Amino acid sequence: MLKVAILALLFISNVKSDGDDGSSGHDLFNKYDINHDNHMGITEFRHLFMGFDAWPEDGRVSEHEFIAGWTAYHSELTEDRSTALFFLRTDLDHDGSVTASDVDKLFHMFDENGDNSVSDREFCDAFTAMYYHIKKC
Ligand SMILES: [Ca+2]
Ligand SMILES: [Ca+2]
Ligand SMILES: [Ca+2]
Repeated sequence: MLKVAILALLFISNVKSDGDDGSSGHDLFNKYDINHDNHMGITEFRHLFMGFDAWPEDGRVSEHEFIAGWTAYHSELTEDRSTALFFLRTDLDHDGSVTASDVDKLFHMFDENGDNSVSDREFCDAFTAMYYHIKKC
Protein backbone atom coordinates (compact mmCIF):
# COMPACT_ATOMS: atom_id res chain seq x y z
CA MET A 1 0.00 0.00 0.00
CA LEU A 2 2.82 2.39 0.88
CA LYS A 3 4.56 1.45 -2.38
CA VAL A 4 1.47 2.36 -4.37
CA ALA A 5 1.27 5.71 -2.62
CA ILE A 6 4.93 6.43 -3.35
CA LEU A 7 4.50 5.50 -7.01
CA ALA A 8 1.44 7.72 -7.24
CA LEU A 9 3.40 10.61 -5.74
CA LEU A 10 6.26 10.06 -8.18
CA PHE A 11 3.80 10.06 -11.07
CA ILE A 12 2.15 13.28 -9.90
CA SER A 13 5.48 15.03 -9.40
CA ASN A 14 6.64 13.96 -12.90
CA VAL A 15 3.51 15.34 -14.49
CA LYS A 16 3.90 18.53 -12.51
CA SER A 17 7.53 19.08 -13.49
CA ASP A 18 6.68 18.51 -17.19
CA GLY A 19 3.98 21.13 -16.95
CA ASP A 20 6.16 23.65 -15.12
CA ASP A 21 9.07 23.27 -17.49
CA GLY A 22 7.67 25.42 -20.29
CA SER A 23 9.60 23.67 -23.10
CA SER A 24 7.78 21.32 -25.43
CA GLY A 25 7.38 20.19 -29.01
CA HIS A 26 5.01 23.11 -29.38
CA ASP A 27 7.77 25.57 -28.42
CA LEU A 28 10.06 23.84 -30.88
CA PHE A 29 7.47 24.30 -33.64
CA ASN A 30 7.12 28.00 -32.83
CA LYS A 31 10.87 28.48 -32.82
CA TYR A 32 11.33 26.97 -36.28
CA ASP A 33 8.15 28.46 -37.80
CA ILE A 34 10.41 31.30 -38.86
CA ASN A 35 7.80 33.34 -40.77
CA HIS A 36 5.20 32.76 -37.99
CA ASP A 37 2.39 31.58 -40.28
CA ASN A 38 1.57 28.62 -37.99
CA HIS A 39 2.83 26.18 -40.62
CA MET A 40 6.21 24.64 -41.20
CA GLY A 41 7.26 24.53 -44.85
CA ILE A 42 9.96 22.19 -46.12
CA THR A 43 12.69 24.84 -45.71
CA GLU A 44 11.74 25.50 -42.10
CA PHE A 45 11.48 21.76 -41.48
CA ARG A 46 14.93 21.11 -42.96
CA HIS A 47 16.34 23.86 -40.79
CA LEU A 48 15.00 22.09 -37.68
CA PHE A 49 16.54 18.71 -38.50
CA MET A 50 19.64 19.78 -40.44
CA GLY A 51 20.62 22.95 -38.62
CA PHE A 52 23.48 21.16 -36.89
CA ASP A 53 25.30 20.27 -40.11
CA ALA A 54 28.41 22.22 -39.23
CA TRP A 55 31.40 20.04 -38.38
CA PRO A 56 31.94 19.78 -41.35
CA GLU A 57 29.06 21.42 -43.28
CA ASP A 58 28.61 18.77 -45.98
CA GLY A 59 24.84 18.18 -46.31
CA ARG A 60 25.05 15.23 -43.93
CA VAL A 61 24.33 15.51 -40.24
CA SER A 62 26.37 12.81 -38.56
CA GLU A 63 25.29 11.23 -35.31
CA HIS A 64 28.01 13.25 -33.58
CA GLU A 65 26.76 16.57 -35.03
CA PHE A 66 23.14 15.70 -34.29
CA ILE A 67 23.73 14.73 -30.68
CA ALA A 68 26.11 17.62 -30.01
CA GLY A 69 23.63 20.08 -31.56
CA TRP A 70 20.55 18.80 -29.75
CA THR A 71 22.37 18.54 -26.46
CA ALA A 72 23.62 22.11 -26.81
CA TYR A 73 20.42 23.75 -28.04
CA HIS A 74 17.42 21.56 -27.15
CA SER A 75 18.47 19.48 -24.15
CA GLU A 76 15.38 20.75 -22.30
CA LEU A 77 13.21 18.70 -24.70
CA THR A 78 14.90 15.34 -24.40
CA GLU A 79 15.20 12.99 -21.50
CA ASP A 80 18.66 11.75 -20.49
CA ARG A 81 20.37 9.61 -23.11
CA SER A 82 17.42 9.84 -25.49
CA THR A 83 19.18 11.99 -28.11
CA ALA A 84 20.89 8.95 -29.66
CA LEU A 85 17.49 7.32 -30.09
CA PHE A 86 16.16 10.57 -31.55
CA PHE A 87 18.97 10.45 -34.13
CA LEU A 88 18.23 6.81 -35.02
CA ARG A 89 14.57 7.65 -35.60
CA THR A 90 15.42 10.63 -37.80
CA ASP A 91 17.99 8.77 -39.92
CA LEU A 92 15.17 6.99 -41.77
CA ASP A 93 17.38 5.12 -44.26
CA HIS A 94 19.86 4.10 -41.52
CA ASP A 95 22.97 5.19 -43.41
CA GLY A 96 24.47 6.90 -40.37
CA SER A 97 23.67 10.50 -41.35
CA VAL A 98 20.59 12.69 -41.46
CA THR A 99 20.38 14.09 -45.00
CA ALA A 100 17.81 16.08 -47.00
CA SER A 101 16.42 12.78 -48.27
CA ASP A 102 15.63 11.60 -44.71
CA VAL A 103 14.16 14.98 -43.80
CA ASP A 104 12.00 15.18 -46.95
CA LYS A 105 10.54 11.73 -46.17
CA LEU A 106 9.97 12.80 -42.59
CA PHE A 107 8.22 15.95 -43.78
CA HIS A 108 5.72 13.89 -45.80
CA MET A 109 5.16 11.60 -42.81
CA PHE A 110 4.37 14.64 -40.67
CA ASP A 111 2.16 16.28 -43.35
CA GLU A 112 -0.91 14.22 -42.66
CA ASN A 113 -3.32 16.03 -45.03
CA GLY A 114 -0.74 16.28 -47.84
CA ASP A 115 -0.92 20.05 -48.36
CA ASN A 116 2.89 20.38 -48.38
CA SER A 117 2.87 22.20 -45.09
CA VAL A 118 3.06 20.91 -41.53
CA SER A 119 0.59 22.60 -39.20
CA ASP A 120 1.13 22.99 -35.47
CA ARG A 121 -1.31 20.13 -34.84
CA GLU A 122 0.27 17.83 -37.46
CA PHE A 123 3.67 18.56 -35.97
CA CYS A 124 2.59 17.78 -32.42
CA ASP A 125 0.78 14.58 -33.42
CA ALA A 126 3.64 13.17 -35.50
CA PHE A 127 6.41 14.43 -33.25
CA THR A 128 5.03 12.89 -30.08
CA ALA A 129 4.11 9.63 -31.87
CA MET A 130 7.52 9.23 -33.48
CA TYR A 131 9.69 10.61 -30.70
CA TYR A 132 7.67 9.37 -27.77
CA HIS A 133 10.60 9.89 -25.36
CA ILE A 134 10.47 13.64 -25.98
CA LYS A 135 8.27 15.77 -23.82
CA LYS A 136 4.72 16.10 -25.08
CA CYS A 137 3.40 19.02 -27.06
CA1 LIG B 1 6.15 28.90 -41.42
CA1 LIG C 1 20.17 8.90 -43.56
CA1 LIG D 1 -0.31 19.63 -43.72
